[in-house]
Amino acid sequence: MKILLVNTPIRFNSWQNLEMPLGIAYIAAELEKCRHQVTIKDYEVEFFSTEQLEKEVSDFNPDIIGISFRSSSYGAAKKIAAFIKSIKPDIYIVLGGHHASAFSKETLMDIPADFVVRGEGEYVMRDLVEMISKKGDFAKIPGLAYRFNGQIIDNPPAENIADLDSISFPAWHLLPIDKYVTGSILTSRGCPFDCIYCDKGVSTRKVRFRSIENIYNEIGAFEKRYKKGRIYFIDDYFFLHKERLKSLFSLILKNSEVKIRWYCQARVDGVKDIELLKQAKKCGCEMIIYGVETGDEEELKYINKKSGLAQAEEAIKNTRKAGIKARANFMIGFPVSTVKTVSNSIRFAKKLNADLYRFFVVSPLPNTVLWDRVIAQHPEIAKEAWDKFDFYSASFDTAGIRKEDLVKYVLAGYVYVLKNRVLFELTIGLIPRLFKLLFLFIKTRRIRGNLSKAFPSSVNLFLEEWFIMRHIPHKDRLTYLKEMLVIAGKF
Ligand code: B12
Repeated sequence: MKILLVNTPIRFNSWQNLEMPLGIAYIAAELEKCRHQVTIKDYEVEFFSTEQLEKEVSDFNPDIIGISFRSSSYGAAKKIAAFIKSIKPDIYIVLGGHHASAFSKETLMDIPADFVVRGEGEYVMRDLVEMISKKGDFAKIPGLAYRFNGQIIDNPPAENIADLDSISFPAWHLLPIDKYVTGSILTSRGCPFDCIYCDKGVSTRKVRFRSIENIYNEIGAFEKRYKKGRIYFIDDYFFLHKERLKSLFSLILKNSEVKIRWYCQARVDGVKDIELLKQAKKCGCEMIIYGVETGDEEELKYINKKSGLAQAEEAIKNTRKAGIKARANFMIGFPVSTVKTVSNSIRFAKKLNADLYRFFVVSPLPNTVLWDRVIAQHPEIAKEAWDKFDFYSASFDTAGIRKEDLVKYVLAGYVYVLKNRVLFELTIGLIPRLFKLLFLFIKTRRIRGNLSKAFPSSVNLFLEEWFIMRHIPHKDRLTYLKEMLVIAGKF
């Protein structure tokens, strides 16, 4: 059969995320293994228009279109499904991803699609395609939701894939590889922790690891073919299993033909071992992204993070000591947040002295404890446009801050944390940094990619402020900037 798989953005043609959609790439690989003909459109990085889509569909003439989306890209998925059904009602539409997995019935009631695949899609989609081609009985496919006699049937859940080595590497050849800044590799699925804001409906708390050889082969195959030189290990918790990492690092170091630079996410309590960090550095690690989330003890307890502020300080210190960049991610605006807790967070962020920062606005994702708590207090949120769940827009008033003001706290956070460093980079540090930029330019012939190496804090501040400002109506921007500066002055 012919299958078109589509990845959806929060906003079309906004080029917000330039990373590989591994979910549909894994599914595509399994479908190809069964000799189906598959193509992929990744609208996070490719131009979208209904005319273009209509042309793609009439050229390729798929039997089935699979659409991948998260809560924030719900609107994009709905638009595509409705458009396809308006031009080619006979094409089967299958929806998948975290949001559809959490809300299969509601999604099928609202979006004109035929099926929802809940949870991991590699095998369920393979079985569904087979069943469609045989015109068989959909009740036999665990993990599937579908329409039947005017009703929506939700089959029992499917088992997650037990042996991750048994599935094929993602179908990179179907992706617009040049558009991605890095390669993405997933070495494990799942995370054993229970942070209240994280949706684990697909990957779950039970962690499954790939074998070291399997991961190493994937890195080698990817690098040999695409020579990106840079990999993002997108595991929920890459540093979870230390012995496994040590073996992977030794394997990479032993074999000189695989040379990569990479970055990953980690918990602050997971990197006490500075020797492991040094080995990671030797093995190409450029940056570790830490989910610090908050600098307020009460908020840390509220989100059930199970790590402490001292551990965050130690992790960032050790990471930098090992020569690796540390990025600290924070979340602003939990239901319990007040001006005091947010100020604690921002002040702690500055104290951490990380290389880079991200301050996200809390989005209560479906299928999380946070969602249940927020919905109990603000039931109207369930009717909000889902694109608000993008970590940049506020959707509810917290205990002490109005939702209209939360974004100003985020903007102010960057200014407070980075002000002195930016001043330094643009005054006393200017000349050596200009030389560094010149040197990097001579080496690579690129200015844009090197600006953040020569002026990391300024670029961090500028990009984040600019990105958030893009979400604010033009007429309000000046007011936001003024109020943000007042807030930053008070931290
Ligand atoms: C890497 C990552 C990103 C990357 C890349 C995303 C991409 N291009 O795919 C970046 C940084 C860009 C990103 C952005 C965002 N992300 Co993100 N991201 C992840 C992460 C860590 C891994 C995703 C991944 O590739 N997993 C591996 C693959 C194999 O799994 P998968 O994508 O879930 O796909 C499987 C199934 O879902 C299903 N499936 C998926 N699509 C389809 C389609 C069909 C047709 C079928 C049948 C099945 C199917 O089958 C796949 C194979 O098993 C997850 C956490 C996690 N554990 O999944 C969060 C996660 C997906 N992100 C999340 C969020 C909230 C966001 C952002 C809103 C905010 C942000 N700033 O991070 C944006 C939203 C972007 C958008 N377009 O809407 C949430 C989504 C929750 C929700 N209900 O929406 C997650 C789950 C984090 C969490 N635990 O809460 N993200």
